Amino acid sequence: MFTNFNKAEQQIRYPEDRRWFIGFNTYALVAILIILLLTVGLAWFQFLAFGLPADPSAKFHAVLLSNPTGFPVWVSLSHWVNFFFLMMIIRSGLSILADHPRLYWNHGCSPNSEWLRFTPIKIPNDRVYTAKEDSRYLNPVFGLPGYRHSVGIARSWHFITVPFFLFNGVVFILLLFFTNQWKRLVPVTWQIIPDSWNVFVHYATFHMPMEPNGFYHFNALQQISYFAVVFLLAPIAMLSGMCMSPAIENRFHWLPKLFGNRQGARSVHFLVMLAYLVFIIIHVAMVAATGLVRNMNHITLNTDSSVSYTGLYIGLCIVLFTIAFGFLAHWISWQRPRSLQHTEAAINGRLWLNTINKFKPKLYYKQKDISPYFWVNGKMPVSETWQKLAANKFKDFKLAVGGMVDNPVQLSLEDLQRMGKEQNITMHHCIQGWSGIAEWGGLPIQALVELVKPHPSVKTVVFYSFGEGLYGGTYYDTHTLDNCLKPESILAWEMNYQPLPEKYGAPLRLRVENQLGYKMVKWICKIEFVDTHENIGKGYGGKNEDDEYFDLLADT
Ligand SMILES: Nc1nc2c(c(=O)[nH]1)N[C@H]1C(S)=C(S)[C@@H](COP(=O)(O)O)O[C@H]1N2
Ligand SMILES: [Mo]
Repeated sequence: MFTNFNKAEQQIRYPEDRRWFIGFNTYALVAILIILLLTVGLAWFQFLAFGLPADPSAKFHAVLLSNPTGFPVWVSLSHWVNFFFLMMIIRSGLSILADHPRLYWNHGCSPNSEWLRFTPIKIPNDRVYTAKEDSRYLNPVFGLPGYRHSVGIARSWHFITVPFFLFNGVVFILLLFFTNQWKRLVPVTWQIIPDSWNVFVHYATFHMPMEPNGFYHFNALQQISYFAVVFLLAPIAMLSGMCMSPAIENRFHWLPKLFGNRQGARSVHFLVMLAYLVFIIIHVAMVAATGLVRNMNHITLNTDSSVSYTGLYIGLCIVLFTIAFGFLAHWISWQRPRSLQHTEAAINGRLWLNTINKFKPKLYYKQKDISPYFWVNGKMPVSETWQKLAANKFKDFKLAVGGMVDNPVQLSLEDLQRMGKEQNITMHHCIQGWSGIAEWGGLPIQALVELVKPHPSVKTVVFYSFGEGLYGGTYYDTHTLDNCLKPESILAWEMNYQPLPEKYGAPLRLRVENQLGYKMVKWICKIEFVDTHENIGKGYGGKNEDDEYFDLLADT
C-alpha cells in the first residue's frame, strides 16, 4: 500500500466509502434488452424455427491465390504494441471516468438524468455538493492510477499513450495497403453481412462453425469484427475524444453535434471502450477455443505450427510484461507524478499550443440552451476577509490589479461595471467530464489590459482566489495573455442574468472559454501580470497544476 499520503490526501485518495456500484436507468436497461433480443434472441429464433444456416466458411476451400499467406512480422509487432497501449488507454480512461462517475446524453448533466452511473450516491439537494466530492475510488487493478482524485495523473497516462497507439495504428494501416494483407480485413462484397450473421447464429446457439485456418483466412464474422475494430472503433474513439475538448467544442460547435453534444461524445467514448473490452474478451476466448497453441504461433512467430509451444510462451511473456508495466506505472504515478506531468507537457503541451489553442471561441448557444442545473466545484472561501465582504454584498470589495504594469489599479465592482460589460452564453467544460451551459456577464479582460498597460515582457496573467485548494493554500491559476484577450474571456459578476451567486464565485470569477473549468478561478481577489508562471506557487501554472498535476494548458 502507498503510505506517503498525508491525512488530507488519504481522505481523498483512499476514502472510507469505496463501494463499487453500477446503475443503469430504465431506458438504458430497455435498450440493452432490445439489443440482446435483436441479436441473440433472433439467432435462437432462426435456429429453432429454421435450423442452423449453412456455414459460409465452407466456401474457403476455394482459396484464391492472391490472398495473403501467413502473418508478416509487422502484423504481429503492431498487434502486440496495440495490445499494450490499448490496455494503458483503457485503464487510464476508467480512472478519468471515475472522477465524474456518471454518463449522460444531455449537456447539462442534471442529477438523475444519467443513463449509467458508477456511484451509489444520490445527489443531496439540501447542501452544496461539489463534483469533486462526487468522484469515486477505483480499484488500482482496473484504474491507472487507481484510487480517487488523480484525474491529472490519469490524463497524463491517457495522453502520453494515445500518440503511440495512434502512430502504431497508422503504420499498421499503411502497411496493410502497401501489401496484400488488407484483403484479410477489408470486406469487398456485401455478402459479408449475411455470412457474418450466419456465423453469428452458429456461435450464439453454441455451434462452432468450421474453422478456416486464421493464418490464411478469417471467417466472415471474424473479418467484419476485426475490420470494425480497426476502421470504425478507433476513428470514433478519436473523434468522440476530440469533441470533449473546450478549445475544439468552442470553435467547431457542429463537431460534438455528431454525438448530440459533449456528453453524448463522452458517452460514445465510453461505449467505444466497452466495445473494445467486449471484443478483447471474445477475441481471447476464441483464440483459446480454436487452437490456442497454433494461434499463438501465428501471431508471435508467424508460423503455422501446432506443435511448438514457443508462441504461447512469448504471448504469455508479453501479457506478463504488460502487467508488470502496470505495477511500474502505479509506482511512477505515486512516487514520480511530476515526471509524468513533464512528459505529458513535452509530448502534447507544445502541440496544443501551436494548434487547437490558436482557435478563437465563437458564440453559439441561445438562452433556451441554458442548463437547468450547474455543478459546483471548489471549497467555499473560509477567509474572514471574504466573509466580511460577502456580508456586505461585496460593496467594499476592491480588485487589486498589478504586477508588471504601467498603471496598477484597485477597482470596486461598480468601477468594473462602469468599464463595460459583455454577456455570453457558453458551455463550461470541467476536466472531470461534466459540462453545463450558462450565461455569464462581466468585463472583457481586454478592457482591463488596456487600462493597466502591461509591460511588453508580460506573457502570463495570474488570478488569485479568496478560496483555498483541496489540500489548503491559496487557489490560483494562470493564463497566457493571449488567451485572456480571446473573445468571451471575461471577469464575470453575473450568471444567468442574476448577480453571481456566492457558490459560483462571487464577487468575481473568470471565464476563458477555450480552457477547462479548473482554470476559471472563482472568488477572485487579485490579478497579477507577470512574465512567467514559473515563479508563482510551486511553478506549474496553478493550484491544480501544482497539487494535482494538471496541464498548464487546458485545451483538451
Ligand atoms: N477558487 C476556486 N476556483 C475554482 C475552483 C476551486 O476549487 N477554487 N475549481 C475550478 C473547477 S475544477 C471548476 S470545474 C469550476 C467550477 O465552477 P462552478 O462551481 O461555477 O461550476 O471552478 C473552477 N474554479
Ligand atoms: Mo473542474
